[in-house]
Amino acid sequence: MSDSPVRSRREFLQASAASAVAMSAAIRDVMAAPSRPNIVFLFSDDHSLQTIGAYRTRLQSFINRHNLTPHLNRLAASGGVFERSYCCNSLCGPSRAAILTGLHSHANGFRDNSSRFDGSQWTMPKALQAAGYQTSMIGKWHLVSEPTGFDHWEILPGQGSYYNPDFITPAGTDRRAGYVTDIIGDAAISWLRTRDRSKPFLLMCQHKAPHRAWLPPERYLRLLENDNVPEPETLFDDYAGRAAPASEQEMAIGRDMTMASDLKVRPPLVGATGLVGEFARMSDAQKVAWDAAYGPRNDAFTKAAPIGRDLTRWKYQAYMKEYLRCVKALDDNIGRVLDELTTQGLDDNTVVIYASDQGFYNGEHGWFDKRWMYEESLSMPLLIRWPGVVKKGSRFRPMVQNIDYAPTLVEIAGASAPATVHGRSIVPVLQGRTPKDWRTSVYYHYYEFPQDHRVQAHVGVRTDRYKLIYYYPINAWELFDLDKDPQEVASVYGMPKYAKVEAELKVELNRLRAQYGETPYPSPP
Ligand SMILES: [Ca+2]
Repeated sequence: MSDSPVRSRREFLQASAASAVAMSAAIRDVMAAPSRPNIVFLFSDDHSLQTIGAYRTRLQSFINRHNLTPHLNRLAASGGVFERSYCCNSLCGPSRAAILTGLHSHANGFRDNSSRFDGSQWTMPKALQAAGYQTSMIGKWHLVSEPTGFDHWEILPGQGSYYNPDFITPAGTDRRAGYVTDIIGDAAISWLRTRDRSKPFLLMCQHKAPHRAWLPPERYLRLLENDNVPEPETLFDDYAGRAAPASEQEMAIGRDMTMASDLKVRPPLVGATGLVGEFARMSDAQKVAWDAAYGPRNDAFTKAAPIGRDLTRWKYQAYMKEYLRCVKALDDNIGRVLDELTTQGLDDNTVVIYASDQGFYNGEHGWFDKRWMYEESLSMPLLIRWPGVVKKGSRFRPMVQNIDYAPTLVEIAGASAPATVHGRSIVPVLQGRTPKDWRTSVYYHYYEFPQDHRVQAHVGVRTDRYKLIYYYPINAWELFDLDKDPQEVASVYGMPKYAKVEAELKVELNRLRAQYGETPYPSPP
């Protein structure tokens, strides 16, 4: 075709005919291809399996009796629950980087929370955008650099705030009145209503809750006020039977949880001067609601003056109630987005995923926080609804990891991930035809030591039955037989009975390190 602005009538007719043929071919292709599903990725921060009613854990009956996660349960019932879903590095930023890139931390460059995400590398949202998806990121990002690969983004700065949070958008920073979980839900719904309806979409709706320091919304300040949350068997773990790091951490509820910030035992907020952080952001009405709820509780605490184990028990109850109040508000907003999809008639052609960046300790081993390769923090909740593909009520047992999310979503969108990606698409698992060569072990590497919480750096491998952990800076090992010791309180490392298992797992750990191109262990100090 001529570039000249002046074209002959013959050239014009030829060009018109050619483009008409091309257009009808394109229309035919679109009509023939199954329409590509939308993807709604609902995500949260530090949400444990134990506090989702769809998971069979020690708290399941408590969660469901108090109707704390009806919408997550609804999502699970309409699709599938992954029972063995793991992170590769149990920390906020590293898990997010692994999800976006499909790579372990050493390869995507985001090893700990002092890292800065390199947004120039290949990511799943970029691949979906290139495949014609409209992409949107709303909520907690936590990767320091600005999001790339999104047509629309509005994110919390860093950890963000629960009350009257600031948001960063390409246009600048603005402060929004209200409660962060509700505001993220509002923003997700607003985007769903104003998106370009000619394109399939990826919506990543990422909540801050239930991250420390667990500030519930005003409507739930008294939720569970008169109830007792069941204690875990290991609330008073003495860390015998483990390597030194378990007893050297700084995440014990009894010792390390702060009374003022974490548990809100503080003077009245109304009329107080010098308030900092979240409390300084509150409106007068919000402070009044807080004083009304916390005043009587704090008076009762002062009167009872618990000490020793009684104080740990009091702190556990106060912590769990705050955590669950945040979870309840999170669940409300999962439900609002699900309802919006139904209202827009999108249910049948939308894949809905719920996950959290890692698991969390709800008093197991006496702890809060995450980081360890032990089950509670290695595990990530993962619920997936995909009408026509995932059978309702499925329980998936194959081991999956957060590095699998990028290749999975890319395959759902009909695009492809580069061969360098470490993860593997779980689409065949979802279709009920798990490949025979599916992974039988997962690799783990946690780096951030000593801050925060003083959890020693470690690598490890988990198989169907066993878990080997290597604290490489101090050359210490643990081996758990998860069938016999699901709570991981008695390492069998070095026991003659397990010598063969131990040797096999060391080979497997090295095999995985080689497969993923891991960097060599640093020399001991
Ligand atoms: Ca987190």
